[in-house]
Amino acid sequence: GLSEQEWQKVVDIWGKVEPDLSLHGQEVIIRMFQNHPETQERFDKFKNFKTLDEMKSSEELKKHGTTVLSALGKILKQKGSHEVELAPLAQTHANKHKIPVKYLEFISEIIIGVIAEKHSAEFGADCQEAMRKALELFRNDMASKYKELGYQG
Ligand code: HNN
Repeated sequence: GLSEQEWQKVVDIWGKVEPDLSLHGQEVIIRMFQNHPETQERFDKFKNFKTLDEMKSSEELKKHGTTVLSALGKILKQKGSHEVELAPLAQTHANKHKIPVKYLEFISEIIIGVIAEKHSAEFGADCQEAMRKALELFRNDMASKYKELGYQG
């Protein structure tokens, strides 16, 4: 697990992300689609986007980015006691969307990259390490839930 100091770093940096959640979310989703095109295929509403311009000008994509980061923020703020927040997401992402743990890994790295770019001064090595651990914990707990639900992920 993470120490109290590590959780504090995670929660503090999230406080820098939140005022511009939709911008961060848009950037994360676009970068995920560009670096891992197979993830784009999972969305009926986005799979036909071909150009970066199309992605950037989509209000729907921006809205989805906000949805994803706001769900993640709620989880991070629980500092590991995220059972209540995680369970329904694991359920839909296993049974309905069928999102492999690999994709959760992709987005974790992208989130770290986007924060590093936008908040380099506040996101030093120790803070990055704390965020990486928090996202790992999130993924591990998603993976356990997936297994309970019979999805190998
Ligand atoms: O649970 C739900 O289905 C509610 C919508 C939702 C939420 C709150 C989704 C979601 C959808 C449904 C979109 C819709 O109905 O408009 C889909 C198709 N996700 C996906 C697909 C892939 C996906 Mn995710 N999500 N999500 C959330 C919330 C959080 C969330 N999702 C994630 C990844 C990496 C992928 C793979 C492309 C993802 C993450 C990491 C998070 C943060 C906890």
